[in-house]
Amino acid sequence: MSACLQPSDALIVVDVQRDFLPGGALAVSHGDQIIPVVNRLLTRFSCKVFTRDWHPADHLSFSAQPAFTDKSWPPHCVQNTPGAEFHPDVRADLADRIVSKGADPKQEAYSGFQGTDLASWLQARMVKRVFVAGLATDYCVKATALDAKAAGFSVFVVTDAVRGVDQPAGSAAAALDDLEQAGVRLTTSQEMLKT
Ligand code: VGL
Ligand code: ZN
Repeated sequence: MSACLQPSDALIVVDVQRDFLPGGALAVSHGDQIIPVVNRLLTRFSCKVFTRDWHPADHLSFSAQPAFTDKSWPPHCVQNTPGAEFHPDVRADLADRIVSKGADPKQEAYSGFQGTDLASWLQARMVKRVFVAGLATDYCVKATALDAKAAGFSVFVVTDAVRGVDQPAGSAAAALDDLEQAGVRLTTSQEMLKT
């Protein structure tokens, strides 16, 4: 339950980049299904933030035999390569702020708040509630939502606007459970956009 959207609400769109979408290096299955939902949400927020995974070519999380878990990913979202670009169908041109993360070759950084000024940037704009959408539910969406909560925001994850890596199967649903345990609320675009 999110009630009506308010001017002090922000939308954070996490990592809707070519490499996380079908055909990309670290494709999240059905990740493309969120794009029209994200685009609809973008029309309703005055404060819109996009995060992007922005790795150097020698990032420690890259593996030649990736296990698709922490620190064992195929090379992805390398700075200034096509895979790091926002997907052409998502309205990233509407972003008020783009936050790059994961640029330190020696650190895994899933959250848009980790090592960035995002919390103070939102606070300076009097944001109270943040709504999180994007990829992937079980990694960057989860970490970003938890950090938003820890920074004092009221946090919602828009469940039809996220998809997970989900390896092993069930991890994405488990991530949503963990988020609820931490006091993050779940909502849907339908719930948010009605009336
Ligand atoms: C992500 C794995 C590695 C994400 C980023 O955006 O969720 N997942 N890097
Ligand atoms: Zn990454």
